[in-house]
Amino acid sequence: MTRAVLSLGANLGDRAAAIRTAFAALKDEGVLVARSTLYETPPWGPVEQPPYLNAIAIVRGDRDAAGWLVRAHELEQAAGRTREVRWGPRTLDVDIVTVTRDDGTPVTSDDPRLTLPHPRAHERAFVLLPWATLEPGAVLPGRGRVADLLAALPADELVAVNRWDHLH
Ligand code: A4P
Ligand code: MG
Repeated sequence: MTRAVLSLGANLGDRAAAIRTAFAALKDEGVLVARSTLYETPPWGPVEQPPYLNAIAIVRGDRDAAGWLVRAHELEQAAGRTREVRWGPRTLDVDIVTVTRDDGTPVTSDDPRLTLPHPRAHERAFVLLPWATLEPGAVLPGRGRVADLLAALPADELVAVNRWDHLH
């Protein structure tokens, strides 16, 4: 058994439906431990594109890290994702933030097909804020407490991540 933290993002089509459908699929499979609310976030990166909805899911199940990546890609396919530009708009992106074994040790990997922990998670408010809210004591292996990483980000990046569920 392993535990994984998944980051879900969507910025095309019915963004909330794409994320909620993925949550429901994980729940039906019996692996969903917890999920954050949805947050609206400005697009990060070099590509001009619409705002994202982002959320975090914590899952636990009988998969290794590669198995969670397969599951992530299945969820993306189920949302009708087509692969276009890197960092570009998408109906659903599911990234693996970190994977932890039952003995508490994190899985680490430099493999470009699956880099763990995710190499950019520590600098992304749209990952850290939902995660810290869902799991206040969370630690990103090799980087430190999620709450501390969040506090180190520029204030304008934090205020740009807005709870979305309660508005809709
Ligand atoms: N890959 C390697 N490590 C991982 C990992 N830990 N989790 C490989 C998931 N995939 C991993 O990903 C490219 C390849 O990365 C995969 O084949 C996988 O084997 P992709 O999903 O095809 O392409 P991508 O998503 O465009 O690239 P990447 O690097 O995942 O982009 P990011 O960093 O996820 O950026 N702004 C906001 N506000 N919210 C967002 O969610 N997302 C992106 C995508 C850009 N801007 C955003 C958001
Ligand atoms: Mg991705």
